[in-house]
Amino acid sequence: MKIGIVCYPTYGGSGVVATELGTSLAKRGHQVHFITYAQPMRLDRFQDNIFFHEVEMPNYPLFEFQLYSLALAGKIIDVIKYENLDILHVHYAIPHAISGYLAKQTLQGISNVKLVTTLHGTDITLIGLEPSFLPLVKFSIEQSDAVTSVSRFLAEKTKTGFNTDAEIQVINNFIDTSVYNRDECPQIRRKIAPNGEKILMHISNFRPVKRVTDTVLILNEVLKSVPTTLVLVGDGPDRAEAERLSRELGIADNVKFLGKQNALPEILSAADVFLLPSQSESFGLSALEAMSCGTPVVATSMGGIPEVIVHGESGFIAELGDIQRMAKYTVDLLTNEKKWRIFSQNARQRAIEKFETSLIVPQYEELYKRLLV
Ligand code: GMT
Repeated sequence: MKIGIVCYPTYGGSGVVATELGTSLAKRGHQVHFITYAQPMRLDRFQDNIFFHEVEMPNYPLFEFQLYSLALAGKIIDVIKYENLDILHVHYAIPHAISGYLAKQTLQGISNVKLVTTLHGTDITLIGLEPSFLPLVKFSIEQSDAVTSVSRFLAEKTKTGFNTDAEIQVINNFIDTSVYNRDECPQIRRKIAPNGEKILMHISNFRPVKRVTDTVLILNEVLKSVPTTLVLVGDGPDRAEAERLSRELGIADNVKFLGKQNALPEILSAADVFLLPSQSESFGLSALEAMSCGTPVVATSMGGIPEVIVHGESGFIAELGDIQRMAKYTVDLLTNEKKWRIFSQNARQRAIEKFETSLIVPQYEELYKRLLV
């Protein structure tokens, strides 16, 4: 099949999922065309069957604001027409599903391309509900040839939030468990925690929904009984606030900000517990990455998180903002070696048995095939 993939290339989990999906489909013999405004982050070397089409933004003095949705639609039209796409798969509804619809309509009678929209998170739970976007998101969902969501929670939320009967297939996010594998490197551990401290970790884009400052508050509680270092990986608007809070609490020496990192499996393998105190999370890809590396997760019960982490088996789940409980669960794992080992094995096992790439990517392939008969 010839498949076009539209995604955000550099920011967030939806781009990671789209890139990994495209890479995997290419390895399975499909021709994959990425259509984005920049080279997708994880697409940094030559791979057979993969092509990249950059959306160019025309500048014109009359346009005070950039017309990205239209420029994207224009590029999609080109790629559908000249590469003869069978499937156009857009990730994150705004504006990708709308641009995809526009391109498809423009080519009516010329192309039979099928439009697949994958809903990822705030396109449904936050920004998509803005009055100026809601009717367009609803329309683009209803006009897609197929719609998928990354969790059951998100499928339900779409139906209620947008008052739609559109069929939504749940296809979970996935992980390459051979890449995300616990490979403890004593050097990394020594660098992060030179005095044998335990290691907590959080990885995100530090947006307010991630509640990064809660990880600092949890550390503050944990430090009352266990010498611990908190490693914060990523960057974003709430980094300064997390830095300020750790200084104010007098624990700045126990918090290491690594910034954006690519070597996630190595870094995750050094962690004892992964923290995900999010306020909203349709799936929680970073939790799955941690689990695949055998790192148990302490998280909130928001959104699709309970579909990923089994409370009391592969991690612990607490109410949003319940710092005391999250700290208690964390200390429990840090101080009970036997329990940690069981949770670590369960976490890895769950990633392999439920979310391994080879189980999930064929579900997308089947969906595409169904649309093309
Ligand atoms: O929806 C967002 O906030 C952005 C999106 C992204 O691009 O990172 O994140 C969502 O998609 C991820 C991949 O499917 C999920 O793992 C995240 O849980 C989800 N984020 C939220 O729901 C906040």
